[in-house]
Amino acid sequence: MTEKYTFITGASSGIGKACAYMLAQKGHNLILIARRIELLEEIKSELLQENNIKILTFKLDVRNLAEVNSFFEKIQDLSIDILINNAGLALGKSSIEDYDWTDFETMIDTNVKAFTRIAQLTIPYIKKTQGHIVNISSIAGNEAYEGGSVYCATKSYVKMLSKSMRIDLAGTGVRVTDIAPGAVDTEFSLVRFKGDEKISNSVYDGYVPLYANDIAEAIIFALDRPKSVNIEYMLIMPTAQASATRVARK
Ligand code: NDP
Ligand code: 8X3
Repeated sequence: MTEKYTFITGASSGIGKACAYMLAQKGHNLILIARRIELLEEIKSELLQENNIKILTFKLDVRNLAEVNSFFEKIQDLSIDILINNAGLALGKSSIEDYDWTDFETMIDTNVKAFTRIAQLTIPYIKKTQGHIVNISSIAGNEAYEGGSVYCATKSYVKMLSKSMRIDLAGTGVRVTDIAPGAVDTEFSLVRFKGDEKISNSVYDGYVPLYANDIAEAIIFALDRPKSVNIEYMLIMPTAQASATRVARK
């Protein structure tokens, strides 16, 4: 029987990395992509010490759609039954008129264009295996907040595209799940605030945030339901966070 792979975008850190660890323990073969190939190689060698699985790693900047196309040529003979469409980012947090245009472009290129192209190119594999697509949106896709503008809009896009994929793929046996986390303590804020540790740490001060494993567990719950059950949407928040902006801090 052909070996099946779980394909995780943005596996070098945070939620994608946590998914790689948990799914490796469950025996999934993995295709891992990110820009920081050295981190993917570390993850690969650690996982191969403990798990009898196959792992393929690729250095890929998903914003480069020509590179994305040639990546799919390289993997054309593989069988993929799960996509975790996770690579994404926020850059900056300021009023729309003051925003750096290149930050807007990077978010749109990553969270919207690359997200869409990767989903589109993976669907034929997932249809063949009657597999599962997991898209990572956000509480920011439900609620706009000050300084969130384009990031919130991109995550609202992910939410709507997930729903559209679900409709287009109904009857194919493919499942589509949209996972929408609140605040998860990953590299997300460090990236958003461009390496400023003081500001990024302050995002998670005074309450218990979510951790990447909390989201990976929820994803595994959705994957492990019977094939006839589609978990369509999960909003997962820290207990202390009641909305995008209402966080009860001590
Ligand atoms: P991290 O910054 O820890 O991880 C982001 C991952 O995306 C990294 O592996 C990064 O890899 C990858 N990535 C970013 N840009 C690119 C690119 N151009 N090409 C390839 N890979 C890329 O953050 P999270 O784990 O928190 O974020 C994962 C997803 O979860 C994102 O879509 C984010 O919007 C979403 N999310 C996060 C929340 C949070 O509070 N943390 C809440 C709600 C949603 P590399 O840098 O090596 O390329
Ligand atoms: C990340 C969560 O609230 O910082 O998507 O936008 S938030």
